[in-house]
Amino acid sequence: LNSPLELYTTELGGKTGISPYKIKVERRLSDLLDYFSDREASEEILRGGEDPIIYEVYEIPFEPLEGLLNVGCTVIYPGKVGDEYYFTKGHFHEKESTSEIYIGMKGEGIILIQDHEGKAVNIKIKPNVLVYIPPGTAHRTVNVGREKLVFIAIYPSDAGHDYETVRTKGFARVVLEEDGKPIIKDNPRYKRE
Ligand code: PAN
Ligand code: ZN
Repeated sequence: LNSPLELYTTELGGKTGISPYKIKVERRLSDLLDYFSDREASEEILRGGEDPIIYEVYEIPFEPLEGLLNVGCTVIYPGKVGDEYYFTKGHFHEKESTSEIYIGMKGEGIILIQDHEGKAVNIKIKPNVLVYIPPGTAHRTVNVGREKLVFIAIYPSDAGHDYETVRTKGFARVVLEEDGKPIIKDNPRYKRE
């Protein structure tokens, strides 16, 4: 990890969105089996001997400490499982008071944002758009384009990530391809609290 007392710079752009970075995380279809709506479609792809990369995250993280900011760059590949576009797992922050900034770099996507009651909004992300994600909300990013979706995230290093709530309850909305275009629908499988 970088020392929080030392200045750093990283260059924006290129395949990894930031360079240099410290950590690379790779998420494949097999990591996301509990997340995509069409489990049968997921298993079909895996049975075919493929386990495609869904997204990668390149990070410059600090230890969890109030006042420090982490930077991460997410690259979501273009693609679908059944009719559902590739997306990130999505999460609430464990520390409920923490917010986050996303900045679009390449490609186009939709961020699904919802609170614990399931009140949901969706917002476009694309190059030169900055999105503020308020505290207490789950956020998932969906790549609805034909190229990779690349965006930068800046968030408190002590935010913590709660994946379990989203894994077990799902998101209130899903983004599907219909007639070659993305449409946002209520998720029939969403388990409201
Ligand atoms: C982002 C996300 C990143 C990957 O940096 O962590 O896009 O998504 P998941 O964490 O849901 O797999 C962020 O929101 N950090 O807080
Ligand atoms: Zn987050």
